[in-house]
Amino acid sequence: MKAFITGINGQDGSYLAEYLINKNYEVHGTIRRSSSINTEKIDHLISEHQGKELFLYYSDLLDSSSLTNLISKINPNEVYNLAAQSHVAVSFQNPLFTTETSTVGPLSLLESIRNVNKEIKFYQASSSEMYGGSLREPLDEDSKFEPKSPYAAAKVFAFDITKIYRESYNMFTSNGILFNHESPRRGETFVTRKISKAVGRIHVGIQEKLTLGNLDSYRDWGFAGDYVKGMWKMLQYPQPEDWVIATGETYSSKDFTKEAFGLIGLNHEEYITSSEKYFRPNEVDYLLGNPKKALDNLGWKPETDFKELVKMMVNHDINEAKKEYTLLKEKLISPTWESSVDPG
Ligand code: NAP
Ligand code: G4F
Repeated sequence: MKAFITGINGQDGSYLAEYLINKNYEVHGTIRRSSSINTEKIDHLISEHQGKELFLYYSDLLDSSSLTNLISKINPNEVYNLAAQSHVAVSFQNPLFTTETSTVGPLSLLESIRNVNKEIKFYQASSSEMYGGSLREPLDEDSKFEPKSPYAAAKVFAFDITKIYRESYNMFTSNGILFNHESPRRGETFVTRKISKAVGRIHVGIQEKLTLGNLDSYRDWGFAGDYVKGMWKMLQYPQPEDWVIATGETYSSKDFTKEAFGLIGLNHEEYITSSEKYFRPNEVDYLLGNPKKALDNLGWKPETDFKELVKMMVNHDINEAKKEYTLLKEKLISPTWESSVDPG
């Protein structure tokens, strides 16, 4: 079996590639060219599998010709479209880039599949952000979308076009509506990783405080390694459908902070400040998913609970902070307390 993954060097791309290689897939993945090499999340796979089970290509979702060329050349069985500008706050700063990537990108992939080989199955990385967060109830596949950011509006288009190609051309195109999922490989400017990283650095004495934005929003947080299994299961189901993947529990950013600082025996309230600079123009207040359809029909279930997730991230970041501490002591790097390019 051959899989094609866009955004293979992102959080989910790295876990999915690992999962599929373990299932004996031949995995082909795209990376967006940047001035510095950006493959740290898949370096362990590259060293072991590149040129055998793993093949990497430079491609941007905005370059439809590169996508068509790759799909024709590889002729994969499954395409997983994971690439996106995935930071909600950044989508307010870069609305056109965010929108083009998440709309033209999936549409170009769908057109390529339609023209090259309609048997190729397609997974679209849809998001719980599409719901908008005003309803304080568990959200499922029938709940209404009310996007609150350029990111979420673009994801609604991608969701719709994925469904439209399914219905119009009889193609196997599925949407995974994934609620927030985190890991030690989470980007450092998402709230959970920002917290776990700060906890690690405070623990070893190279950071003093942590500035966050709105601490009162709730998210249904799961582990990315569990969620990529759901993606694969969706494409093995007899027919293409839309699926919610979530834990069914929700916690606030404040809860996450309390749990993370608690693991190193500190009271979060003494280390956290909340600054307007990290507030968004429009906030998604509350997200709680109802994954019943996936539990009943896909045989998928979340295997990592909230406390285990926080612990996994904090333990990882304590180790990272220890390495950073050593480099600082040897004056190989200079101290940065908090990143000046953190979008919040
Ligand atoms: P991520 O870590 O930010 O990875 C996104 C990937 O997309 C990165 O490899 C990124 O490359 C690439 N990318 C960005 N713009 C691109 C472009 N124009 N062309 C080609 N590649 C591009 O995100 P993630 O957490 O793995 O999420 C994977 C997907 O699931 C995303 O579509 C996200 O919107 C969606 N999603 C995520 C969650 C979540 O909680 N994690 C929940 C629901 C849906 P660079 O590294 O070069 O930027
Ligand atoms: O970690 P976040 O940036 O994730 P957000 O906005 O929920 O989006 C993530 O999950 C979506 C699924 O629902 C994905 F589609 C999307 O790609 C991404 O992976 O923020 C979580 C919450 C927000 O309410 C935010 O306002 O945390 C709040 N927050 C408070 N202080 C902060 C901060 N968020 C960030 N990033 N940085 C802060 O300092």
